[in-house]
Amino acid sequence: MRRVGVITGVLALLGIVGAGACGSDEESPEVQAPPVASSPAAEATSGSVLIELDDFYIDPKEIDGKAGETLAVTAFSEGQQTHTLTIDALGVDREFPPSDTQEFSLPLPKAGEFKVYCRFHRAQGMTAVLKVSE
Ligand SMILES: [Cu+2]
Repeated sequence: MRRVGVITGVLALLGIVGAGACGSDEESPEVQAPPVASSPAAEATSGSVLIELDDFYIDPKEIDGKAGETLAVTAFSEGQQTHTLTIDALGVDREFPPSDTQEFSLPLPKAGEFKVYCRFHRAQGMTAVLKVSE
């Protein structure tokens, strides 16, 4: 009686092992696109702003920043005219043909209010103000 018991036990054990070996139900992992890594800021940009140049306005009219920051600026031109994004106090003067988009870093070394405008259409209202707080 004892023996049978042992044998049964061994068989049972083998059965379990066998089942374990055969029944590898590992699902092939689905191929997933790696998550889009949000690129770590290569430089110390602390804010970003989107600026639209159009016939004939600059949007937004007010751009905010903090002294010591570097703004990541994306500026794009709509409309039919060539426009500029000009900030004399910060040495910015970029020309945008129609449909042009430019990305650039804008360091804000000092606090103050700086005029932003288009050299060609300042009189038509293409102005904005960059407010840099302490
Ligand atoms: Cu313009």
